[in-house]
Amino acid sequence: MSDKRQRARVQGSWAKPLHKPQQPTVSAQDVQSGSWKYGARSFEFNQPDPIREIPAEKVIENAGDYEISQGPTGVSRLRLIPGFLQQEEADWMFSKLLAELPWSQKTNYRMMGDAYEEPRLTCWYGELPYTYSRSTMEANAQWPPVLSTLHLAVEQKSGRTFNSLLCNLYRDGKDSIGWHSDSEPSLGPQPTIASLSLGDTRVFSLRKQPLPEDNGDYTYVESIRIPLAHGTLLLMEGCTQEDWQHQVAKEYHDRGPRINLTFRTMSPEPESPSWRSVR
Ligand SMILES: O=C(O)CCC(=O)C(=O)O
Repeated sequence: MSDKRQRARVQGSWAKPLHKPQQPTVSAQDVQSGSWKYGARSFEFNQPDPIREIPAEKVIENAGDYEISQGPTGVSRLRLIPGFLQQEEADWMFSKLLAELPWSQKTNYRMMGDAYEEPRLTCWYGELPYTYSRSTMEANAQWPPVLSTLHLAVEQKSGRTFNSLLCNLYRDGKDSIGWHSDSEPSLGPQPTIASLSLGDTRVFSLRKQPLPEDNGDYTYVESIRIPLAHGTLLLMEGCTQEDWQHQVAKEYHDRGPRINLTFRTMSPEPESPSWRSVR
């Protein structure tokens, strides 16, 4: 097509020729250096960020010892013991604990001070009060015989000693606990937490703490899911509380009640108050 035909007719005469863009002159050297000039403007080629894959969630279901990460602070370990309690024994313990423990609803406080009801019922045994989410639970000093029996059995199996116990009751799938780690100063460095589950199965999830350069973005972190069934004991050891977070998320299909007992060792804190991390 001729240049003339390309041009529009303007009031009986031909419009001025279209302005032809100036071709940038880019030498091989410019391309190599990653920058060149085009008229008065200069361009720079920046390497795009590499595409990052979201790691697939791992599932742990079988009995065993699992080293889930090395570093940055040390080794994080899980030990899963399904069938720690036999079915009949677990059934009996579950009914007794459901009926006899002094379950109550805890009121927690967000950073800005607004209150919310924790979506589960709890009670606390030990010698010291326990503070998390800016609210304190007073300790029940007298352990009922059923809890003393389980306490001893868990200590024997784990080879660890525990002086405190947080009891959690998830009444149905809507009860939950959000992402957090059990890393209050009163639990000391690298605490071992022994978690015994009774009742309906719920998914216990873990996610790795992001790298400092990810500024709190959990998009690309490793994650693990562990379905915790009736009578299962889970031990969290080493740097698990420092390098990972855990949660029991809400489930939107039928879930019956579940009791979770988390045995811990608490010591008096030099300074107060201690706020439970993240929650
Ligand atoms: O219910 C569970 O399995 C976990 C409970 C828990 O993470 C907690 O109370 O700190």
